[in-house]
Amino acid sequence: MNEQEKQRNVIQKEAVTMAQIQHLSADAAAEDIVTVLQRDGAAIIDDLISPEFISELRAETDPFMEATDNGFDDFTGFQTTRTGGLLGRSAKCRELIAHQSILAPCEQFLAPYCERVQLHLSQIIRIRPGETAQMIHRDRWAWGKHLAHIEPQFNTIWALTDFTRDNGATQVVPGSSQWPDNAEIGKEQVVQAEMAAGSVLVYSGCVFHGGGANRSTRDRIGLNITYTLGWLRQEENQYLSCPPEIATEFDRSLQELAGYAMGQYALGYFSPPGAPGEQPEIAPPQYALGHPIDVSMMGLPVGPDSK
Ligand SMILES: O=C(O)CCC(=O)C(=O)O
Ligand SMILES: [Fe+2]
Repeated sequence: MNEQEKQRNVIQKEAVTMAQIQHLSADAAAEDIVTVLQRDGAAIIDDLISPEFISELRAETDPFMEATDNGFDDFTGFQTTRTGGLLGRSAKCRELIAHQSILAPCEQFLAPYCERVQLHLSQIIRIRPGETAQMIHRDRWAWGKHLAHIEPQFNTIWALTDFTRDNGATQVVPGSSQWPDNAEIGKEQVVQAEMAAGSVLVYSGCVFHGGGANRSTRDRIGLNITYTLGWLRQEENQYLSCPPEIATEFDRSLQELAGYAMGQYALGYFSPPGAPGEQPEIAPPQYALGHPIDVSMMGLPVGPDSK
């Protein structure tokens, strides 16, 4: 084991003094990932997928990426393409969305705030040469400034190319999760998530971060897969990007992760269209994918004694 590998799995509870992102090995325990995320708001898990896996994923997704136009403002990036709907478009992306090394810490990290987690968005972010740095932000601002009191997200960016300082590796402000929304961030507080292709940056919805500037001559390609609380609105509308006729093909657990499940008791039921009496009056989303209704799908009522 070399020095770098020894460093990787040393988990300390206290914040590190110098701005840095802790690296963990691919077999890191979910609890250790959660501990680092709670402390720093970010961690890198090295070498979780192989070059072969990336080649297959890119064969499925490159045609969509190549057909995608650059962004339309400073946030989306005038030299950046963002390609979504990956749940429906790519079997390899589905494998990553349901990857146990990610889902296990995700569920632990968000457990204090929800009964179930769901997919929030899936997006290939290609930062092209000449792109400038994205503004530093919190992903939870997708819901405005309303969620300062909870942690609503568990996020990943899988490196599909190497992420380097020069090609736009994500900028991260370790330890910033509890800072006020208007915190002033100094350059020395920002580090870049440098990592080899196949590694994954894991970060919270509260940590300050942003895409990096690409001063190189090659694209930086990352796969952003994020998860949120089952009771919040998803950033990418999975029911429209991946409607029932597509979702019906997936494993039950992936369907439910996509959002085809009640977020809580009473959250997300529907009344199937049809003539009077022809359909059940109240159905959980699984029914739209052909699953018979079982009362356990409705979740448990929330009362004064619940957490
Ligand atoms: O592509 C990246 O490195 C980060 C992008 C990002 O943070 C965002 O678009 O919200
Ligand atoms: Fe972001």
